[in-house]
Amino acid sequence: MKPIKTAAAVSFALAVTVLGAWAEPVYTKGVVKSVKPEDGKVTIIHEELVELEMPAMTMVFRVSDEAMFDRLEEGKEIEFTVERLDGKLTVTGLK
Ligand SMILES: [Cu+2]
Repeated sequence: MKPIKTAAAVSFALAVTVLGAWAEPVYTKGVVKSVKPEDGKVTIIHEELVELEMPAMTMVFRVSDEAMFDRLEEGKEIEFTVERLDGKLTVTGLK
């Protein structure tokens, strides 16, 4: 590999690392109010969504992965990540 390519590879790797750190997901606490797997939707009583500057409220989210419905049930306390996908607020992570 030529030196210039190595340098490019190193800076690319660095950029990925830095962006990866920035993209560290922020988990928000919530309680599942209801689930509608047939619609791919879940209603969550969520605490403040700091990233989205949204106060605590109850609202409907889409779910990015159907498999999450295995872990979503009414009354369950969750921590989740939200992203705007196709303009719709979507649960993208659960723990
Ligand atoms: Cu909300």
